[in-house]
Amino acid sequence: MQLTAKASLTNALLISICTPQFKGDEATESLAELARLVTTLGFKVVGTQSQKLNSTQKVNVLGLGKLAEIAQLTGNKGVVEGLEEEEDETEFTLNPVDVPSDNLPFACADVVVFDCDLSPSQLRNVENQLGVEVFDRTGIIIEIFSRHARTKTAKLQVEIARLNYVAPRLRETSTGDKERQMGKGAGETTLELNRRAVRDQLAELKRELVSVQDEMKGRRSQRSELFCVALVGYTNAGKSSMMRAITGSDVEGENKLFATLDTTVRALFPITQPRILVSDTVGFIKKLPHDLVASFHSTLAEAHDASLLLYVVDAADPSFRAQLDVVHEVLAEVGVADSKKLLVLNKSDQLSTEQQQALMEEFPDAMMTSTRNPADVSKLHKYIVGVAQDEMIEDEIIIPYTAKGIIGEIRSNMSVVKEEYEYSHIKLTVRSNAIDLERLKKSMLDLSTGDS
Ligand SMILES: Nc1nc2c(ncn2[C@@H]2O[C@H](COP(=O)(O)OP(=O)(O)OP(=O)(O)O)[C@@H](O)[C@H]2O)c(=O)[nH]1
Ligand SMILES: [Mg+2]
Repeated sequence: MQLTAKASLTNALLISICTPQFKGDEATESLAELARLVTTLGFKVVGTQSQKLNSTQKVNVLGLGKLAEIAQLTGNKGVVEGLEEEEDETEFTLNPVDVPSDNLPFACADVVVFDCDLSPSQLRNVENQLGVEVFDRTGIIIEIFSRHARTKTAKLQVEIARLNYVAPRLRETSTGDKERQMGKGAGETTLELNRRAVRDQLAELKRELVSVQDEMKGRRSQRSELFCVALVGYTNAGKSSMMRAITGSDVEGENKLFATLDTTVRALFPITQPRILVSDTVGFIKKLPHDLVASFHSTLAEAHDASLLLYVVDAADPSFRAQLDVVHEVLAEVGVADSKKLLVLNKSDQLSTEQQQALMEEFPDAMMTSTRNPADVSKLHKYIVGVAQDEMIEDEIIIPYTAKGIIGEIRSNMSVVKEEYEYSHIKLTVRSNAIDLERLKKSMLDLSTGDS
C-alpha cells in the first residue's frame, strides 16, 4: 500500500481505541504521538475520536454506532448506515490532542488513521464502510520510513518491510478476482499473480540487501580497532543534533519523526589520537513494526560494535521514561549487548533549574545537556575522550633513528605521552588500543631484525 491521498490536501481524523490493556495516559500520549507521525507525513489533523472497547478485534474495529458517526465526519461516502450502538461500547473523551482550534468545527476528513494495528480484512471493511482511505499505525510508520530512506541499505530495508506489510493487504482487482486473463500462469487469479510478484520482488531485495550488508561489514571491520561511540534513542530526542555538535559535521537534525534512517559515522571533533568514531542511528518509537525492527538489524550493527552507548532522551518530554523503555526493548530485540553506557538528558534548555535538579537526583549517573549549549557539548566530548583513554593501554616503543620517519604517523594515530632521545634510539611512551600497539611493536621488531 502506498499513500494515494495528496499529503498537502489531506485532512486526517485520528481514532484511538482504548482497551483494558491500553488506556489512560498511555493512550493519550500514543494518540498525541500519532498526530505527530501523521503531521510528519504532511497531513493536517482535523480531529480525534475515541472509543472504549474490550479489544481491537471487531470485524469493523469500531462499534457500528461509532462507525456511523465517523461516516458523517468523512462525508458519508461509504455504505455504513446508522445502527444501534453495541453493548460493550462506552464513549469517553481523551485529553485533546494538540489540534489547532481553528480546525474546529470539524473539517471533513479525507483519511482515517487508527492508533492501533488493523488486520487486512479490518482495514478493508472499514474502508468500505467509510468510503475513504484508512491507515493503521504501522502503515503510517512504514510510509514515513519509505519517504525518509536515503541510502541504498535503508531503501532496501524499508522496501522489504513495506512489501511484507503490503502482501497480505493486496486487494482483488475491480474486474474481479475470479476473472482469468490471457497470459497468466495456469489457474492463477490477478490477486495470486500480484502476490507472487511481491514474493519474487521480496526475494530479490533480500538478495541485494545481503550483498550490501557484506560490504558494510567489511567497512566496519576495517575500523574495528578504533573506539566507537553510538548515539541511540527515541525519535526526535536530538541524536543527530548531538552528532553534529560533537563531530563538527553537517548531519542535519530535523524536527520531524524518523529524520535519520541510516547510520552515519564521523570522527569526534576536535580530533583525538587515535581517532574516536561516533555513529548516529535510527530513532525508535512505541509499537515499532516488528519487520522494521528486524530490517534495521544491520543499520544498528554500529551500535552493536560500539564501546560506548549514549542513550539520548528528550528530557523535556514528560514521557521520556517510557520512551527509554522502548529503546531498551528494541535494542535488546536486535541483540545489542549493553556495553558501557551513559544516559544523556538532552534539551535541558527547555527545563527549569528545579526540573533539572530533580532529574539529576533521579538519574545521578546521567549527563544533562543541550545541544545548543557549547559548554555541554565540550563536557560530553571530554567524557567520551576520558572513557576512550581508560580503555587504552600504555606501552613503550623503541624506534631506531633510522626509522624516525614513523614518528609522525604514530603521533597522528596514538597519544604520545613521553619522548626520550637516547644514544641509539628514541623511546616513546604511547597510549593506544591493544591491537594498534601490537601491530606497531611487530613492525618495529621486523625493522630491527631486518637491520641486523
Ligand atoms: N530545545 C532543544 N531542541 C533540540 C535540542 N537538540 C535537538 N533539538 C531539536 O530537536 C529536534 C530533533 O532533533 P534531531 O537531532 O533530528 O533528533 P533525532 O534524535 O536525530 O531524531 P530521529 O532522526 O528522528 O531519530 C530538532 O528540531 C532539533 O533542533 C536541544 O538540546 N534543545
Ligand atoms: Mg536523527
